[in-house]
Amino acid sequence: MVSKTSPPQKVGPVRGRRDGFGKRPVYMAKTALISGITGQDGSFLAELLLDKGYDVYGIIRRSSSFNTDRIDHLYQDPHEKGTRLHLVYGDLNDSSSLNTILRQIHPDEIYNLGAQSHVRVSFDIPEYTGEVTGLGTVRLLEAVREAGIRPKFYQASSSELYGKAVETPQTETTPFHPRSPYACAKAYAYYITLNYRESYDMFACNGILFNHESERRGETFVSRKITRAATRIKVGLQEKLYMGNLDAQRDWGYARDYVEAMWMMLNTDRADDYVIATGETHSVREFIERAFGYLDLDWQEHVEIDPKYFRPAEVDFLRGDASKARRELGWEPTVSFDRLVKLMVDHDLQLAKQETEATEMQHVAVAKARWESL
Ligand code: NDP
Ligand code: GDR
Repeated sequence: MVSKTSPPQKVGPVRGRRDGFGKRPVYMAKTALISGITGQDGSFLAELLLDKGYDVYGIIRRSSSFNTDRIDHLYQDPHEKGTRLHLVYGDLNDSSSLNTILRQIHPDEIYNLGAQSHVRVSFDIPEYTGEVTGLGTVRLLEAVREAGIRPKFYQASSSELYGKAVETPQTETTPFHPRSPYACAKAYAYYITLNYRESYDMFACNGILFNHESERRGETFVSRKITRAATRIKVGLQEKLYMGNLDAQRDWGYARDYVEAMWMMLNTDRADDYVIATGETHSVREFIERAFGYLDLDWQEHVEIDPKYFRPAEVDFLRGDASKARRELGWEPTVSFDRLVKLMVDHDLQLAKQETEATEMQHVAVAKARWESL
């Protein structure tokens, strides 16, 4: 059993360990490496691990625009002493960068969260999704072997593996039936993680996480798409919300709870696979009703269906049974569906108000500029 309040854990003494990021003290905090640190889960996990006293290394991709919004509040100037968050360039499609990173960092724990994670988009870019979301995992696992190190390894597996689910609720033993290129890639990643555990006795775990959302969720996933649109409609910034299949049903939880489960899996005695879910299912329509209702809006006046958001194959219904995680890790979800919708709407309402103010200021600035040019 792992306590949620475990103190920072120390490893060491560690001798002769070189990491290319400056000399390290003899007694050290644990070191974690996160792929996907700029994503929703990566940002919450980085916060959690820093709070626990870890040194955190995050792999980021080179981008022509800033892609670190979600972790900017954690930024520490690398020139200052005692910096515990480090960002390194790399890519799950580039083995050599992964090899270099692992040779230099020697992490105690690796969290592989990096992925092309959008299910509908995976139908547009299936090959790329297979590369990053599927083969990316084996690249990272092989880099571990090449570096000759024995870190614990977490693989971000997904409830999408169940797809056309053969039983409800879904548990660790429910057979998989993936329904998208994304889910097929995740199936490969799941099995290769299991295979490295069995073949090389690696401490490697699959967290089979059901949908989890937050105020940091990407804006094209359904929950955030709804809360962004509803709040923008509320303040008059937009009129309509175009949606796909409103009948799909999901088991939605809160992302902060779910990253805690990732850490718990790597900080228990035995490597294993765990379902993480709330056990409660709601439809997309209910999510819309709840979000619009909370803002005193009639959703039927604003929501329209656009078939472009339908998927070639849909996952109709998911509900997870997390009793193994509850029993063995002591993990429990803490945020209900209602609270989740409310916290996302509250956050996005502030954002929408800021957008309105910014637009007004822009109008004033333009008007002033015109006036001054007269
Ligand atoms: P996000 O889409 O928010 O984040 C994905 C992360 O992966 C981003 O940091 C992204 O970087 C990074 N990434 C994408 N391509 C590459 C690449 N080629 N090399 C390195 N990094 C890359 O996902 P979430 O945070 O929501 O999810 C985290 C993981 O958990 C994903 O693997 C997802 O598939 C899985 N998952 C998520 C669930 C959920 O409900 N959220 C449920 C079950 C599983 P950049 O910012 O540069 O794009
Ligand atoms: P999902 O999440 O596919 O479950 O994958 P998403 O929020 O994209 O879709 C959930 C359900 O809503 C339906 N839907 C729409 N979805 C989107 N994105 N946009 C729409 O306009 C829309 N209208 C209806 C979808 O058809 C679907 O049934 C997420 C990702 O985070 C994965 O990486 C993760 O593995 C799974 O959750 C668990």
